[in-house]
Amino acid sequence: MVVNFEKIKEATINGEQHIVKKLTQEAVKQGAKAEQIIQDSLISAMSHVGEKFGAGTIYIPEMLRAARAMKFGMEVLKPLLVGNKVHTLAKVVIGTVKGDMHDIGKNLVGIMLEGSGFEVIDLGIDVSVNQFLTAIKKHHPEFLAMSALLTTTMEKMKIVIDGLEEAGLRPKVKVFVGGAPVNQSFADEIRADGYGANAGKAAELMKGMLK
Ligand code: B12
Repeated sequence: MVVNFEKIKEATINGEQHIVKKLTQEAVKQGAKAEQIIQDSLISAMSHVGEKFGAGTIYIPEMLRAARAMKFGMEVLKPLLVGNKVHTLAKVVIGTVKGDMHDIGKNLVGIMLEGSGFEVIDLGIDVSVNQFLTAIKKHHPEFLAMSALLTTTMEKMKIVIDGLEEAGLRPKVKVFVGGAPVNQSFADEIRADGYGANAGKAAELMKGMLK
């Protein structure tokens, strides 16, 4: 039987949580790779939903339903991505910046990092500068990863980096930034150490920095 990525995508767009879960389980049984289901079905669905929202043909409730449905698919896939890692490469503190409630991309980055052997301390969404600084003082991570999905919240990343500098913590932690509106030139501008366009890239770049 051929895996129908398009069906999972459609069910995600329509917010059909249980169908997404069932179809994702079936796809895994049929041998589909978790990464491909995420990319071709789940992320693809969110891009579609984002376009529709941007065009004004769907509204927040539909966007929210799709996001929840995606989480049902991710629940099935997470154990396959994380596996059983016995040792920790390095610690990463991760969070979505203040004023921003988007967490799907951030969670995906966290899952991929865990799957690559990192210990992930997830501060959640709407994380203030102080919360980031407190977590860094407490956990002494090698990396800080910040996510922002809004053009109005991406500036908060710079404020956190400034805060790290003021607190004398900047040399102790490598800062990674990401999220749909973020790009390499923005990362350079705010003096971040790294930018990743997707979750896999983040893990790959961080691993590279440990060598
Ligand atoms: C789902 C969604 C929501 C859900 C979020 C649910 C949740 N739990 O996350 C809800 C309904 C709550 C929501 C609310 C809003 N949303 Co919204 N939302 C989206 C949508 C459709 C999908 C986002 C998503 O999950 N994508 C899938 C994930 C996997 O992709 P990703 O987040 O980009 O993450 C990947 C990479 O960017 C990267 N990455 C992400 N973070 C990091 C971090 C690091 C360190 C690294 C290295 C990499 C990395 O790796 C990830 C995996 O590959 C986008 C459209 C879009 N195309 O992005 C709009 C979108 C982001 N939302 C938008 C808007 C406007 C809003 C609202 C302001 C709407 C409103 N009027 O209230 C509110 C804001 C609420 C708030 N204060 O945050 C706009 C933003 C416009 C802009 N330029 O700022 C978008 C682009 C829609 C649009 N086309 O207009 N939203």
